[in-house]
Amino acid sequence: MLRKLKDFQPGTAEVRELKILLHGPIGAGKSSLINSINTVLQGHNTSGALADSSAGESQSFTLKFKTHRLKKDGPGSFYPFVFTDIMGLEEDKSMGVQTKDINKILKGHVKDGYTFNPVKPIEKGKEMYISNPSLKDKVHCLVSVLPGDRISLISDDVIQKMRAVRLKARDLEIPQVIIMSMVDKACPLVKENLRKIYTSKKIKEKMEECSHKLGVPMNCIFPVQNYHEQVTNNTDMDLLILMAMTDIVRFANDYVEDQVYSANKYDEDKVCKE
Ligand SMILES: Nc1nc2c(ncn2[C@@H]2O[C@H](COP(=O)(O)OP(=O)(O)OP(=O)(O)O)[C@@H](O)[C@H]2O)c(=O)[nH]1
Ligand SMILES: [Mg+2]
Repeated sequence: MLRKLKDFQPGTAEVRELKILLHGPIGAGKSSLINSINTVLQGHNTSGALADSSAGESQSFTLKFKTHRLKKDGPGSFYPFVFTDIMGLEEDKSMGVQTKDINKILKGHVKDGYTFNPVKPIEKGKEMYISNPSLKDKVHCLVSVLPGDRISLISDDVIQKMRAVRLKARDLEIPQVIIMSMVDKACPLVKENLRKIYTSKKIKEKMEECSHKLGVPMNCIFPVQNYHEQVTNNTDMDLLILMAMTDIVRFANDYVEDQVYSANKYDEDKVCKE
């Protein structure tokens, strides 16, 4: 699986990098997930996306719409998939990223580096607004991150916001995946031995809760334990992260290929009619 990811190239020349958008409640483990994927790919501890050790309580730590590139072996060489990590979704309307902003991100209207204004969504005509986004600017896979230990505690407001984003992504035919983080905190047996994840009733229950709350089928939910205090790679943690990542990249790649195929087909049909 690792080799497959290391050798991966997008199936179309139109998109050099697959764009994966992470969203979810504050402190769900979005930034840690990017760090963890980096750790798995590099084979050692990394801290590129900056997880916050006090996150989860107050305001979101991530304020900018920032693209994270993952370094490959050689200098200046990066993987052909990137992550955008956005501010956590907040219950309070005056805090956290707005659903309207996420919808614009999905469609590719928001430039990298945009700083969210929690009380005002980005407007057309502004410097950071892309008026005519092409396929490369759009999001190619939406990843919802939910904390396995706190799913029941997430407010209805935040769940409703997440469902709204999901529906928008569905309308745009963008593939979607749920990452259920914090499995070590959700089940003591799993904390002791990560391999118990496949038989843990507690984890299954939590996954069912994710599925029910967001309306996503069970086969699109990936439980993971992020690297947060471990300094050396752990094969069991790596495997779960790799399983999720392989599917995310495959879904994103299928999406861009389908979009290019549909666009070409449309052009051909138009020429035939003319
Ligand atoms: N035990 C455990 N802790 C985790 C896991 N994933 C993340 N954490 C910790 O949870 C806290 C929040 O993680 P972040 O990655 O900063 O969360 P975030 O979703 O990026 O938060 P915002 O950017 O503020 O919205 C950090 O202290 C992480 O170290 C996990 O799988 N298990
Ligand atoms: Mg973050």
